[in-house]
Amino acid sequence: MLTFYHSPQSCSNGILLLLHEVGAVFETKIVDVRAGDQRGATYLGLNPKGKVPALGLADGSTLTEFPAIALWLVESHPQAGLAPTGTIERARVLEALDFIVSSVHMRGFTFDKVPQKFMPDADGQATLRAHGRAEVAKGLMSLSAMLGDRPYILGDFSAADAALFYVLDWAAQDGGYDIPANLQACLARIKQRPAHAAAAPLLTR
Ligand SMILES: N[C@@H](CCC(=O)N[C@@H](CS)C(=O)NCC(=O)O)C(=O)O
Repeated sequence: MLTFYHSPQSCSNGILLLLHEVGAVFETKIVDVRAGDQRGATYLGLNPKGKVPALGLADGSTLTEFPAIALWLVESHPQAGLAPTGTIERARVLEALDFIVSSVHMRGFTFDKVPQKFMPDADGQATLRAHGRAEVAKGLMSLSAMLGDRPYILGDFSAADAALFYVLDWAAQDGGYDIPANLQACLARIKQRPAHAAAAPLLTR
């Protein structure tokens, strides 16, 4: 049995969606990052990086980092049909996952949402927030170009769409971003999937 460490409304929403997409058997433990649970001794013992998502594996070890968890989930559940079929297909999934998580999330939303983690003063925080928002806006344009007129970011639904899901959901909830129509349609498509309905109770707090 897998143990999923999750904070509703955080980036771990994408892994929750994927756990349901692949039909994984798992239990969920809530680590409320707004309450600071990720800095508690118990959780740091499991994941010293103090971040969600994390996945406790059957051998007692813990897997961290969104792209690694996402790729492991699809490859360890081949019956779901989401595992990349070849070397270039695997590289494309990683390429999209890394862009969404490392650029759009970490260099965009993180600076927009929690600039106080990086800058002590109000002016510095405002500058960083503006930088983060510009990075998200730029990222949305890149993602829109990647998506084109395909239903999902790489054509068929893939692990990369689990990451696309949470950043698009954050952008939509923010209300201040100009989300291109094809990305809006993609988000709506993801929300129509049975896995989204299964994940719904734990997507929001
Ligand atoms: N590089 C990590 C980023 C994870 C991350 O930033 N998680 C946030 C929630 S969206 C978190 O746990 N924040 C708590 C904190 O930084 O204290 C990954 O890919 O999983």
